[in-house]
Amino acid sequence: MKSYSIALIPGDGIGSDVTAAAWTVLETAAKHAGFALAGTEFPWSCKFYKETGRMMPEDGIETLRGFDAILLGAVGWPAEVPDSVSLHGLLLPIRKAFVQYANIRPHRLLPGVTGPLRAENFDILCIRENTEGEYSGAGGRVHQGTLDEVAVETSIFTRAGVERILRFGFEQARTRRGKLASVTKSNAQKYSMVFWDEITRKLAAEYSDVAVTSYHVDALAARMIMAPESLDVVVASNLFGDILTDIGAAIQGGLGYAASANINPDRSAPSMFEPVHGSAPDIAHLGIANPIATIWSGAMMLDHLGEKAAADRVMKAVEATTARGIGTIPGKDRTEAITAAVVAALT
Ligand code: GGG
Repeated sequence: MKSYSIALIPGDGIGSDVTAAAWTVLETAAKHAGFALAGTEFPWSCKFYKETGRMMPEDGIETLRGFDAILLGAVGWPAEVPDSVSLHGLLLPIRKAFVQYANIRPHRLLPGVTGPLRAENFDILCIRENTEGEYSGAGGRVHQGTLDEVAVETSIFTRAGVERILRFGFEQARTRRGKLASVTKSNAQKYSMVFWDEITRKLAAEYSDVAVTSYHVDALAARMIMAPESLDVVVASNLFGDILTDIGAAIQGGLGYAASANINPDRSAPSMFEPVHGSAPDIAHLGIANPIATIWSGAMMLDHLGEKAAADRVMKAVEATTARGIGTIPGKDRTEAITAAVVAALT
């Protein structure tokens, strides 16, 4: 029987609640489809940091490299570890080391889920550049703690990095409704974002079958709320993509439904799948976290592994569950009940 090795990193807070739920669903789906998932769990988290001084061991990246994929829950426990430490110690190094340059985030309403907008028929695929830009980590502080203190943080945009993410967006648009929104703020940021716009125009000539529009990020943010049906594929830099996809999560009913995939398109290293949401310390281990975003991310993982039929089946089961009103009202259904309903819908 075909078997895929999956590294499981539940992380912090509700990360372990939702990862366990998603894993139950994914294992069931695999069984039905006739393949196996072999999970290996890693305790890398803020708790691990408190115990060892690191978010993951020194050889963590090399340990993960041998897996077919990574399923991650959530990272962050700000009461004990600054978010800047936990993010730069686990999530960002994995995205960068494994060249997971495309962070894909689908935004649409699941049946039975009510969003805050009148619009119901939107289907947006946000693609966030995931390895450079504003998250490059290039910078420093001098004269710390004095009145002369200076903090510098440089965004890095490379031709290779911008071209590959835009190309990925164009390719995705080709498989969907043929529309691409390229997002910058090139009136204000006259070097990096003008550069991004130029590369968009250059590629547009190559992809003449895709209708491309360049937007400023503020206008695109408004459009996601005022006219989300007008959008198909959206490509944005690391930080802009992060912010826009929280709007995407909001219009699809909340972070409990926002899935994501950190993809290495060349398959030279494992890709990583995670819900968009964080660790939600206020509801950690109360059994009320919505696992749907993680289950959906897991379906994206199955699809990436080449198990499209199983991925589709998981999504159909999720949709059948929400269509019955299960998992559609925050706090109403327990994590276990939502998971059981999805598992039941799989059979
Ligand atoms: N589910 C992963 C997680 O914990 N995300 C929270 C977060 O703050 N991520 C940072 C980012 O994606 O920019």
